[in-house]
Amino acid sequence: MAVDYLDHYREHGYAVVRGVFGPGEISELAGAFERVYAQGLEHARNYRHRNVFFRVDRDEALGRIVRFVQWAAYFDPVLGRFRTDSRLFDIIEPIIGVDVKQIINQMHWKPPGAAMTEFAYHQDIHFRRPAAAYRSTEWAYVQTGIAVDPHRAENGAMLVYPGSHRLRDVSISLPGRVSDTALQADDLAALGLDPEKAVSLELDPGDVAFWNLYTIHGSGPNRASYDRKFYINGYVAADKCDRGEWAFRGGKACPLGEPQLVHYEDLYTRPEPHYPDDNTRPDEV
Ligand SMILES: O=C(O)CCC(=O)C(=O)O
Repeated sequence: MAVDYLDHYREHGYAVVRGVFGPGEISELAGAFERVYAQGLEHARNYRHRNVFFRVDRDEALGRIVRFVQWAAYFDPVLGRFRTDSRLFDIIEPIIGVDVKQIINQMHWKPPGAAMTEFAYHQDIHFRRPAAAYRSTEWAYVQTGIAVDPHRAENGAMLVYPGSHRLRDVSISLPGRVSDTALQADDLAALGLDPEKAVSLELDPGDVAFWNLYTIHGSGPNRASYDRKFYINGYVAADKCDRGEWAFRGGKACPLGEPQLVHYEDLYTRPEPHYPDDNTRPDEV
């Protein structure tokens, strides 16, 4: 297998593997996105049931939209199958080994015409809380994203800043949550980085991008007439993290069972379905 993407990842903090999933598989995945989106629209606002979280917004242009859904893999078998697909394992295993937990399972949409579907520049390390539960953060975590739609600059592709993983922890000061804040070149300039050097990930459906916990990234608006669906799964070397769901043990896929503590702190005290207060909703990916 060609593994030059691993060199690219180590050098630049991100990489892309082309054509990991075929068209039939991606249309099955798109079907899962359609089902989960329809479920999300049944809620007038953010909704949680244990680790499953629907982020539902009232968009200025479109009205009710679903921005993202966390951990739909608990209830949708197609999403469950993709999270432990052996081809994702083959990508992450050289980096984090054969015993792997999962800390992110997230579906993103950018419905065409929506007023706000951006993610400000950020590093995922800032969402890994409590910090003490996450160790060896410089190498032990890999975030992956499967393109479901053509993923282009015009529909709000993810942008990454090559080499930014080497900067380690930087402070990007934002007026609000990452998903409530527009992508701003100035946020890079304020760090002394050249916004022109940010790379827009151009992906075809079935391509997989992956990046480091410290890689600076974000994404802008969808100005195209088609959606930008992206299936994100984040993994960690199991012994480096106290949180998460098992994904692979000794390289063997582990299906989801009873929810484990990941990032919903009230999992055991408030497991019932509810509409959380907006200011207690989690941030983010
Ligand atoms: O979907 C996007 O563009 C943002 C993804 C992201 O920021 C993340 O997964 O950390």
